[in-house]
Amino acid sequence: MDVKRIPAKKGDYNLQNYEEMCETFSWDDMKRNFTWNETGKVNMAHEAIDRHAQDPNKKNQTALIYSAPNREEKLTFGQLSEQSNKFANVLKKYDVTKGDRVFLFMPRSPEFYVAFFGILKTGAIAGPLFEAFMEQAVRDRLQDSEAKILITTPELLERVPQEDLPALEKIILVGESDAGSARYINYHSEMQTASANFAIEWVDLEDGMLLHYTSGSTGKPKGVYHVHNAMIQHYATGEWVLDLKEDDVYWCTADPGWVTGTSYGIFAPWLHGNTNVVRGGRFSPEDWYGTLDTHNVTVWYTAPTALRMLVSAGEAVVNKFDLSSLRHIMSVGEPLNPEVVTWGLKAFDLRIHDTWWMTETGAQLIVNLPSEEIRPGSMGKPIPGIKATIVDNEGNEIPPNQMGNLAIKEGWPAMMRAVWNNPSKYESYFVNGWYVSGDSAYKDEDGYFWFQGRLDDVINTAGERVGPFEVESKLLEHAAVAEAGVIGKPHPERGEIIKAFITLNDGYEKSDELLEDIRQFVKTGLSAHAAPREMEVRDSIPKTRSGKIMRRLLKSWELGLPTGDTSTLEE
Ligand code: 6R9
Repeated sequence: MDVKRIPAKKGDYNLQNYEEMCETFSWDDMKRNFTWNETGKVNMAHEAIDRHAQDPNKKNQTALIYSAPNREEKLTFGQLSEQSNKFANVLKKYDVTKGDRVFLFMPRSPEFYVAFFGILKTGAIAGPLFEAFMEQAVRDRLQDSEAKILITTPELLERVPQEDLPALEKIILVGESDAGSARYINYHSEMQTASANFAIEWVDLEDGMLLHYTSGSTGKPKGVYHVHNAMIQHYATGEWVLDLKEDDVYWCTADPGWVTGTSYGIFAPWLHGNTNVVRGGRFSPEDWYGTLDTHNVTVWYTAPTALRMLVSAGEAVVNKFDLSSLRHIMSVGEPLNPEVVTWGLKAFDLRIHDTWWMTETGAQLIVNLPSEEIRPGSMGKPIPGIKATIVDNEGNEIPPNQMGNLAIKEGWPAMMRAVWNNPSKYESYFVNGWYVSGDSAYKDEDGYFWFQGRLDDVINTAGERVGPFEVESKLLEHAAVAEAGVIGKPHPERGEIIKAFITLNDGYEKSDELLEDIRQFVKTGLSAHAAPREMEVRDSIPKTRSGKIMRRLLKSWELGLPTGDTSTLEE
């Protein structure tokens, strides 16, 4: 096979001796970077924020550059430490203790980051929710986690089905509101009177830190549970993969409602004491190039859909900006097309480094390192300390160049430790000592991994993971819909779009208005990114004899592919 190769530029990278490190590195070596290595007691908020605030040379360094169309604000490590202390005191006042779940449902803002670290300082488990979630998505997550406190804004409050959430004791509102309820607390007035001193809750490495809900092909979203120990890998990958140096200005474009926005939008850069840019508002090419230019971003972590949109915006736009400070670019979340890598060489004079990992893995596992050759289209090679392979259905390793299930030897530092309330789901990820990802891939003779697709029905639209079951369930709640089957349909810019096949109940006639009404119903009930972009009314939806929707068959029909084994089809 003819594979293009882009050699590494010579440079002073943090990780130079990849091959040697793969032989010699052990995760225990990385622990020596942390002071808790002696005590065993730890808190991510201390390592990421307070430690720098206590260092006279770093205290006044800008930790957060927040920039949005209507607001610009900077916080130093000292300020972030003090304000998160205050917020921890607010939570303590309302009886938050170690292990409680405290959720955040709000747009990116300085208050989000203050509250996030305040939560961790109390030893509670933080649960960030994507701001675009609508009522059903919010309900599922807050019910399953039995969140005790929710931090949200008055604007988002109407999407919180309070009557269905008996465990929810208080709602902290960020922003002015005249809504009255014994449950409501005002963020700003509480912060004004709260003490700036807080005795941080020291926890064990294996104590809970974070719950990220994510989608599978069946059932409701699952709460992926992460512990403080993950910091070892966030730190390591911040050093090797993000290649962070003292003076770097770093920007990760992901929202903290998704795992990239916490592991790499919060933990990795701040564990390294870097200045971290957060951009609010919506994507536009001018806005994003402008952010890189204005803040002199040096290290940038983004996603293929955004990059593809920048490609289509054309050269005239990129040429308007001075991007000369940029020295390192990475991508994650979906397959990175080789053409985009080629475009990156031209537009930025830089390689774009693809990285692979998942909500469940907590941190990067397979990556392109700045010091290693890139083979466009490949996700790269495992980081030191990680053993990755391709397995068959029984969990046996298979030879190079054969497609199978991408698997990781279990036991890396940032690995999820549980699926909330769902031990059997957690167990199901592990076969024969391997964590089995559900991504199909192959490994070439030189150890580069090549992504091929999902082995289940999980949809990846613009880098966001959507479970077809959730969308189908929402569709079925619409009065007109009798049956629904939902698939991901390949799309040049967004990777996949959501296509729904439905049958109508008696008394309903197919019309553009009806279909638009159904689409809006999903959009306003679940979330915009989960709303089907295409819909097709059919006479029936193919099902197995046991009543399972055959999404694979719908997909084959849609793409004009052979339908394969249909022996379980109902009729
Ligand atoms: C971090 C994150 C995980 C799924 C994963 C895979 C897809 C992620 C990828 C990639 C091709 C890459 N994915 N990185 N596919 N190339 N470099 O995205 O987590 O939201 O849980 O999604 O995304 O299918 O299994 P998450």
